[in-house]
Order: sequence, then C-alpha cells, then structure tokens
Amino acid sequence: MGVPEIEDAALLFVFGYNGADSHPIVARRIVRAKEKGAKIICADPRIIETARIADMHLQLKGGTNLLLVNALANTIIEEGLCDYDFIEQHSSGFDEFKEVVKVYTPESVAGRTGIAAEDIRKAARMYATSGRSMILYGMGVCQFGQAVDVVKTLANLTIMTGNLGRPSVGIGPVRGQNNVQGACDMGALPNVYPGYQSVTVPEIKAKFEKAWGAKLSDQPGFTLTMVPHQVLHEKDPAKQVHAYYILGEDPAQSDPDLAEVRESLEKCEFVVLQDIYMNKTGQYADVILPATGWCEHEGVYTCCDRGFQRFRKIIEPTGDVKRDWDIISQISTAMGYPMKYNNTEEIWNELIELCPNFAGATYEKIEKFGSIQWPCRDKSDSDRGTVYLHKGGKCSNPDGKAKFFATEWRPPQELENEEYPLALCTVREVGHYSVRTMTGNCRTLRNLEDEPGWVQISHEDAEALGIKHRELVRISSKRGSVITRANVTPRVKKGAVYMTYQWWIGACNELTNSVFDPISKTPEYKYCACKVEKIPNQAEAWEAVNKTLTDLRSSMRINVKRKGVSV
Ligand SMILES: Nc1nc2c(c(=O)[nH]1)N[C@H]1C(S)=C(S)[C@@H](COP(=O)(O)OP(=O)(O)OC[C@H]3O[C@@H](n4cnc5c(=O)[nH]c(N)nc54)[C@H](O)[C@@H]3O)O[C@H]1N2
Ligand SMILES: Nc1nc2c(c(=O)[nH]1)N[C@H]1C(S)=C(S)[C@@H](COP(=O)(O)OP(=O)(O)OC[C@H]3O[C@@H](n4cnc5c(=O)[nH]c(N)nc54)[C@H](O)[C@@H]3O)O[C@H]1N2
Ligand SMILES: [Mo]
Repeated sequence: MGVPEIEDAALLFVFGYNGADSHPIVARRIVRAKEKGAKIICADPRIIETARIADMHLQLKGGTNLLLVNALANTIIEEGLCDYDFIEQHSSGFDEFKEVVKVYTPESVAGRTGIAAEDIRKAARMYATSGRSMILYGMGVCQFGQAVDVVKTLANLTIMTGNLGRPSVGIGPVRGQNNVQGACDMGALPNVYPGYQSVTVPEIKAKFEKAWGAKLSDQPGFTLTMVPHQVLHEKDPAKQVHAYYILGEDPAQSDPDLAEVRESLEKCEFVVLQDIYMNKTGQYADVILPATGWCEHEGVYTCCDRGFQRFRKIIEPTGDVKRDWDIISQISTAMGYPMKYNNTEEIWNELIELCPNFAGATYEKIEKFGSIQWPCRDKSDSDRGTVYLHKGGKCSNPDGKAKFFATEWRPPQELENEEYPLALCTVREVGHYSVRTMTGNCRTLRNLEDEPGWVQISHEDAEALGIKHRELVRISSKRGSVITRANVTPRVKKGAVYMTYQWWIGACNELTNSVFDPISKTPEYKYCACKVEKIPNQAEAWEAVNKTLTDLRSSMRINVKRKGVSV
C-alpha cells in the first residue's frame, strides 16, 4: 500500500511499531486517520504515543506476538467472522491453518501474553468487521528469533478477513531507514540480484553474466549478522571470511553482542570502512574511504511503500571525499573490472533494463510524477506504477492464491532467570538516529540528549532496587555490562526494561543476544535476560562515564570539546 492510504483505513492495527518516535511523517498519517474516524488498535508492550490515541491497547508481554496473533485468528474463526468468499476464491491452506490455530484460544494465551481473553476477542471483532483494516508493523515483530513467522501469521489475518488487494487495507512493513527498501531493491542482499532476482536461478545468472560480461557465482553470500561467526568459528576454508568491506554501517555499535563483534573485527585480516563520519568500527579499519553525505550528491531512494523518489545535491562537498558509487567504480576498475559511469542516470538505466519490475521507472517519469511505486513495467506515461499490491486478491504464488501459514509459537531464546531476572528490549528514541554518528555530531541534538543514555524501568522494579529517576545504574547481561541513567516511568510494565541503541557509553549491544531468525537473519534485539543494579557512588560513576567518552572521542578523532555532563 502507499503511505498516504493509511489515512483512509477504517481500522489501523499498529503492531510492534512506534511511528511517533521512529517515523514522525508516517505517524502524522496515523493521527489523520484517527481524525477521519478510524479505530486504532495498538499491540505494544509499552505505552507508546500510538497507545495513547488508540481505542484499544494490547499491552502484551514482549516475545509473545505469535500467541496473540494466532489467538486473534482463532477468535475470527470461532465467531464466524471470516470472509469465506475471499478465502474460497483467493487462498489455499485454510483447513491446515484452522487445525493449528484451534488450540490458541484467547483463554489459553491470556496468561502468557498478559492480555485478558475478552480483550483479544474484542480486538478480533474490531479488526474483522471494520470493512477496511490495515496492519502496520515494525521492529517489534522483526527483531526476534521468530520474526518471519509472525509476519506470515499477521498476513493470515488479512487473508481470512479479505483485507487484501483493495485501497487502505493489507499489511504494511514500515521499513526502517529512508532507503532500506532501496538497498534491498538494488540487490544489497546476499541471495538476490537487483529486483529480487535469485542468484541460484540459472537463467537469471546467465542474464546478468551477459549484461556485465563477467562470470558470477550461483551461491548466496552471507548476511552482515553472520560475519562474526564466519570470521571466528567457520571450519570450512571456502566459507571463512578474511576481508570485510563495510559501507554505511557501524557493526561495532549496531550489531548484537559487541564483544564478539570486536573480536571478529580484530581477527579479520583486512577491514575497509566507507563512511561519511568516523565511527566505532573505524577504529578497527585498515583503510577508511570518506564518502559524501545525502545532501552532497543526488540519486534515487525507495520509500517504504516501494515508491522511487529522486533526491538532489544541495551543497558542494568539501575536503577529500567522493561519492559512494564513484569510490566503488574506482575500486572495481583498480581490481581489473573497469566500471565507467558518468552519472547516476547511466547506472539507473542499466539497472532498470535488467529488472522487469522496475523497467518502466525512468528518471524522466520519476521526475514528472514525484514517486513511482514498483512494479512499473512499461516506460509509457500510462504506467504510473502500483500503489497497492495483490489487486483483486491476485497473489504472486504460481496458483495466484494467497497461502495461509500455520505454525507454533517459540519463546525468545534467552529468558529471565535467577541471575538475570529482567527482560531487556532495545528500541529507538526520537532525538537520535541509529549509531548516532550523524545526530551525535550535531551539537543541537547533543544538547537535547546525551550520553550515557537511558534505561526505561517501571516504578515497581526501580523501587525494589532502590533506584531513583535520573540516577546512573549498571545494567548487565551474561555478555557484558554498561552504565546508563534510569528513566523510571509508568510507560513500561514490571519485569521488562528498555534501552535505545544510539548510545556509545550506555551501549545496549554490549548486552544483546546474537541469536537470529533462521530466514531473515535479523537478531533478537528485542529480548534477552539482564539485571539492573544501583550504583552507590554516583560522582565516581559520572567521572568514569566522562573519561570513557573523552577517550572514545579522541580514539575516534572527534575534535569536539564536550561540556561536562552533570546529573
Ligand atoms: N529517531 C529515530 N528514528 C528512527 C531510527 C532511530 O534510530 N531514531 N531508526 C530507524 C530504523 S533503522 C528503523 S528499523 C525504524 C524502526 O522503527 P520501529 O519499528 O518503530 O522500531 P522500535 O522502536 O525498535 O520498535 C517498535 C516497537 O516495538 C515494541 N516491541 C518490543 N517488543 C515487542 C513485542 O514482543 N511485541 C510487540 N508487538 N511489540 C514489541 C517496542 O516497545 C517499540 O515501541 O526506525 C527508524 N527511525
Ligand atoms: N540493540 C539494537 N541494535 C540495533 C537495532 C535495535 O533495534 N536494537 N536496530 C538495528 C537496525 S533495524 C538497523 S537498520 C541498524 C542500523 O545500524 P547502522 O546501519 O550501523 O547505523 P546508521 O546510523 O544507520 O549508519 C551506519 C553508518 O552509515 C554512515 N552513513 C550515513 N550516510 C552515508 C552515506 O551516504 N554513505 C556512506 N558510505 N555512509 C553513510 C553513518 O555515518 C554511520 O556510520 O541497527 C541495528 N541495531
Ligand atoms: Mo532498521
């Protein structure tokens, strides 16, 4: 669906997605939908802004998504709220699915999810009967060891109620960064060429070999999250990683279990970092290639709704920097495969010729219409792209039907225990961005909020630990330990604490678990066991925080004088 369609839904089911902090522009559409009369159901373990404007807040316990979704499906079936015509005409596998969700009664999941059976029933009725229900989901779904399964079970809800293939319905993954959709579209994935064309299909491989005049492998590569293992523990020499070229990523801050990441960066024989700032990973790099930032070059981004958009250079770059594509071209040429492009349009034209789903999205058309959502197959102006997918219930499976998916719930891998009695979940905050190279280098934003970050903790847990709001605390898991400040808040329930992953001192990834979903390979950032401890000597702890930060900044060559932090 397109982002503007959000406004016209009759019901929004916002699931593990915190638009107000993560995507304020999308959040604005959610607010407008509400103003236009839409009902809102929010499924999130915290009282986020969406929960505050929602008609229902399902404040589930973290890690129980699949239990809740299967129970919603169970209710829709039991209460006869399915769209049987849609199921009959446009789906397969309903009977097997019914069998699996049979045992997921609202009563049977109430204890584990922390949601009353009657609330699950009420939400199921609201979702199934609104006429135009749309699901928006985010990292509260994706960052679990069981993530792809939950996406598919959410899709079950759309199929069984016929909320698919019409305007303002369906299921929307509100993709993370401004161009994460674009990076995937362009083939920055280990198993596909641009346009989601599999590397293992011989005809596709042959097509790209011919176009590029090169011999290509038919084996998928590794995901980013697999690299530490491939460097440290892989026995098969053909699968070991010895050199690591990192472009626009800071694994030494953003990947789980940082001690393991550092060990792998140290062991890796050759590390290249191509970035617009020095970051933590840069400390391990043998070579640093400085690139221009988003306002210093032009190109195409893809929005989370598959819309290609042009963006433009607004300032001239200063210093010894080059555009990312220029750096890649020069390295390729130096390595014996000459790559000569004069501008991004030449690269784009080569790309769309090789990707049937993008073929009609010329620079000229993107320019003329502002955004072209793929699939767009025809270059004529009459093909303006595809606003929403599966029109008329038609899906891309060989039989043209949507397939139900049924599976059992798996709990998170590392559960609370005697030594680490709290669940740690890691999220985002509005004032800083991802690894904070960009926002952390902006003085105004640093003045708003700075190191060592915060941990959200309930009043009950804080009281039991003798911790006061704003105090420095120590938080540890079996992998590591950091200092941060306590944010004692009624927005979170007892038993779970929440950190944001932007902080260099209060770096939550020292604690997180690197286990990942078997399909997406996305780590379980949203759940591991931890403990929080009071720090008796606050002054000493502040001194340690300031010293670590000064040392870190100087090792990262950040030449900024820091104002003393104080409580
Ligand atoms: N200001 C700012 N904006 C950003 C970013 C940033 O760093 N700063 N990062 C960008 C990126 S990379 C991304 S991917 C997006 C992500 O944006 P979001 O998808 O909003 O990501 P999160 O805030 O990590 O998680 C969303 C919600 O999931 C909830 N959650 C946790 N556990 C569970 C669970 O078990 N079930 C359910 N249903 N919910 C759960 C959390 O409480 C949280 O409110 O944001 C982007 N926008
Ligand atoms: N604990 C925990 N960890 C997480 C998450 C979480 O929820 N919890 N979320 C995960 C998610 S969803 C994501 S997407 C990742 C994000 O993590 P990262 O991708 O590592 O972080 P970013 O801040 O997006 O940027 C990475 C680097 O790109 C550089 N950069 C910016 N623009 C350009 C450019 O135009 N060219 C080049 N060459 N470099 C550029 C920045 O300076 C920065 O150093 O973090 C993941 N890590
Ligand atoms: Mo992301």
